[in-house]
Amino acid sequence: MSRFVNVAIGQLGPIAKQETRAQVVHRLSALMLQAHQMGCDLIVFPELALTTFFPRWYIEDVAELNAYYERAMPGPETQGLFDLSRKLGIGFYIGYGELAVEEGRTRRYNTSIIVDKGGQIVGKYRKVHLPGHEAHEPWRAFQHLEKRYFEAGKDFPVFEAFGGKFGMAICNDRRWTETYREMGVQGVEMILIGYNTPVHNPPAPEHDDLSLFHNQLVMQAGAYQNGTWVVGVAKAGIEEGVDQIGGSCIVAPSGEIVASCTTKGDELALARCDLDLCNSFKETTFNFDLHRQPDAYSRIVARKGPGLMADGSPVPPPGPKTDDRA
Ligand code: ING
Repeated sequence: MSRFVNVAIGQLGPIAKQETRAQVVHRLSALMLQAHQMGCDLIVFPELALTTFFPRWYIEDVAELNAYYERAMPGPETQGLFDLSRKLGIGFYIGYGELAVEEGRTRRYNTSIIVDKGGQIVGKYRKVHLPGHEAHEPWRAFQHLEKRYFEAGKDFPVFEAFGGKFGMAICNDRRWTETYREMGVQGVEMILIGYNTPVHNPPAPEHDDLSLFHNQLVMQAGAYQNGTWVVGVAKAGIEEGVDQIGGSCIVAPSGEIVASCTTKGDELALARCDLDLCNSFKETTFNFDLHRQPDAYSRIVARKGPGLMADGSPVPPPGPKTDDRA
């Protein structure tokens, strides 16, 4: 038995600050058309794929900041991509800045959606792990203000799509093992991840040479340890002076890379993905219903880290009365 999904990586090169959404949608549409012509069912685009990666700047003017978000999806400038999706019969994942008004409050999220072959949104995800910082830090060569410009999501949902179970993550999420396992225990078979990752990480320049290695390491581990496909797609290249890694790839449930990009521009790479390749891992080594021991894992949810409990209070000092599993 095989359940094939023909997947295209829709890697983007830089998006200039002045590039309009119409110009970007034209680039996305060209990739979607090529992917369809090559028999793909699905194309995966990067994180924040409609604009330049604006968290690299400290923006004080609210109107200037809001211009980087979408108030509706599809909206007037993205409808054409949904129309093309329906016309061709090819689905897609895309990341974008979401500006939502909920209970009278304006909320901003780093969001992604899965759109089916009929051009309909079948799932939405809001980035949980927001890296970087909230305050302006002028010492940095460039800012990384995701903690300032977005609220964190609170869920890793899994959706039925393309004949299987699909999940999403965004960029920094891919570095956290919890991301994959939250979806793994839901039986996820393919996780779609867009990213914008600078080569240089100002707080830890000694990691820069390992940025592509770390990119692959986390997605290969996440795929194998959860018996799922993982598709990682970059916005790559030197964007407004900041060099962003490429490294877009498709990882099989075995952890093997089956397709990857070799440039840092707009590029397609394809793979014929059999969702049933997940089964041998999910039924043996990573048969979670048979082998996992949640009773032994309490600290992962009870604590933020070594110093703080999940509610932000300090971890109590060890002692006869303390349940050191908290
Ligand atoms: N970008 C980066 C990422 O996690 C980063 C942030 C860069 C973290 C380098 C660690 C090292 O890939 C986003 N957008 O999350």
